[in-house]
Amino acid sequence: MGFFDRNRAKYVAAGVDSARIPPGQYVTERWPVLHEGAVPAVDTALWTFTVDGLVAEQREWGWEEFRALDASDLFTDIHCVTKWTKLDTRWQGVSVRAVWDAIEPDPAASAVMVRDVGGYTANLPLDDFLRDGSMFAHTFDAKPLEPEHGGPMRLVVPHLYFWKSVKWVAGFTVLAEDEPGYWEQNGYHIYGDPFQEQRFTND
Ligand SMILES: Nc1nc2c(c(=O)[nH]1)N[C@H]1C(S)=C(S)[C@@H](COP(=O)(O)O)O[C@H]1N2
Ligand SMILES: [Mo]
Repeated sequence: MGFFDRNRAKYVAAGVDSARIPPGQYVTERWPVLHEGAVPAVDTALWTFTVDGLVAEQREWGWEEFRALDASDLFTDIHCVTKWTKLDTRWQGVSVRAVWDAIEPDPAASAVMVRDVGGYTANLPLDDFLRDGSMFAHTFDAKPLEPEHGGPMRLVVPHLYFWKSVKWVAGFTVLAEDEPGYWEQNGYHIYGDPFQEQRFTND
């Protein structure tokens, strides 16, 4: 048995349903830190969240206002394209749906481009962005989200590879059509379903 099979067997023996671990993934109890560039210093006193693109009016929130939108809890597994899976992560934040309900999107909207404070972007079809589990998270394991993991606020879209979950999130643009973000332009799959192993463009 190779490393991946041994790792899976260990968690299955401990009672984890094998179906929770996507193909080609191993479970880690650590939490790797992965991103391009340096961790930005994000001051919540200056932070804004902006929605633009196909909306009746551009919308902007400050930190307190944004946090006051409908709260959401999430208990989920996360899957990184570099092959680690972390089970049973616990998040709190603002549900994406609550933000969506606070704007006036054009009926032609079908996708979004989510961005961070520095220029990283990730695209999502609207149906995926608005799934029940999707949230803008500010709390992990009942503590403020660490800057290295995207604090003070990051997107979490648990059903897709974790590169879609933009750290240090600053807003999103509403689009008529899905278009590739940062990694999607650099060889990663446009959609990124871990259970279909959609890692690279042609997977
Ligand atoms: N702003 C920003 N968000 C990002 C990234 C990044 O480079 N910049 N990397 C993505 C990738 S590739 C992964 S795997 C996850 C890693 O999140 P973590 O460091 O909390 O494990 O963040 C995603 N979100
Ligand atoms: Mo990643």
